[in-house]
Amino acid sequence: MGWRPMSSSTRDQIQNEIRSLPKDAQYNAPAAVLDKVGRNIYQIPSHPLGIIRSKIFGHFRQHYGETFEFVEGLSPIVSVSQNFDVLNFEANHPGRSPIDTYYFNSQQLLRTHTSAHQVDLLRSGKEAFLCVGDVYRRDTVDATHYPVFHQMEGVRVFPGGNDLDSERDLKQCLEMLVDDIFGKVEKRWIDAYFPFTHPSWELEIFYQNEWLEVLGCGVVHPAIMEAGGVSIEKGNSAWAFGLGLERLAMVLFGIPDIRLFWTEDERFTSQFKEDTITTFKPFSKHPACYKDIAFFLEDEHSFAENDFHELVRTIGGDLVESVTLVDNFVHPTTQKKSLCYRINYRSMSRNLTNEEIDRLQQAVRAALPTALPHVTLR
Ligand code: FA5
Ligand code: MG
Repeated sequence: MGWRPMSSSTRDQIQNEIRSLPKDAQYNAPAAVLDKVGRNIYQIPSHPLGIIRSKIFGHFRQHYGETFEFVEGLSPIVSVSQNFDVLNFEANHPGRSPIDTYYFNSQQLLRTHTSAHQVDLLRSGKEAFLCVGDVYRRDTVDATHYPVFHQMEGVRVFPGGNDLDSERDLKQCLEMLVDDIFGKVEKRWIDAYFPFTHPSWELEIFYQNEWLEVLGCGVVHPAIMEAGGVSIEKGNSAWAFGLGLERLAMVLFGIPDIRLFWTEDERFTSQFKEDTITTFKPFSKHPACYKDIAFFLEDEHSFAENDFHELVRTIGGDLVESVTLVDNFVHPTTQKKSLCYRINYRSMSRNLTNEEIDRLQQAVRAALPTALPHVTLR
């Protein structure tokens, strides 16, 4: 059922770590959020997030060979220093507030972005990397916001390079990536601000009739280069970007609600296949039941399909999810046209009983001759 189970050891390990962390007055992470830590759904090959991640990795391999190192599985439990201080966040930056951020104690928190690893990864000697992980932010809960989402961080150092080279390479790299993922789309660069890059931009794409922000990026700030052990005296330069995987997945797969990424419901999980982008077919949380109804048209020209749809809606109300024509043929001797419609019944809020659905279907059949006098039930 649901996703193939992940190895539970990393999850157990991090859950144990969470239990043993010192908590103080700053502690504000609820159990439902903590429960997501270590699930690593972005590593499931057939999960929409996993499919996007692999597609981006594949793109970078194809265009840059072994240049970029792929980093995953870093613990989302980081220090105030990693998430904010070394990234040059002002002391009174609102992001630091426990209104926006989940803390365990005054020093340890759930990372709010994958940028929290920039400096450590630079320090470890990596010059180009992509880093994927779950990030946590306190926020309102609606179709596009969830306290846990996923980011991919990209960083590339140009030893001996200058900032203009970085900017040119950054923009070209990201435009190419977006074209590869979305097909050729209209894009625009918006000036932005991040404490750890300068200059900074956001990339927006025009997709399905609206501008959509997909990432933030910029030329790495000298203070971060220095903290990461990359000497700026030698004229080194670097770029960085951070993109949201859910944003991309929601538009690419047509997933309407960010909560769906966490469901184990097989009607969601079974829709996706490794390496394949498909359009999500929505379902409600309760089972559907369909009934077919077939009739002959006594006078083909006096039948309007909309009239039949309306009749079904009038009787079935919101319990009718869809009405579709599933068969049509002409009777060989009478030459009368026969239509067969499938009515899909489904409640958004409860399970329907067979008796209830039968009663509705009977009511439709009973109403048909009066509502559509030119048809004969089969
Ligand atoms: C950041 O998090 C920066 N760390 C990005 C960055 C990295 C800038 C490196 C410069 C250099 P921001 O908060 O805008 O920036 O988030 C980056 C992306 O994450 C957004 O463009 C969006 O795609 C995604 N994102 C942000 N908030 C949410 C949210 N609540 N739900 C889903 N996706 C989100
Ligand atoms: Mg932003």
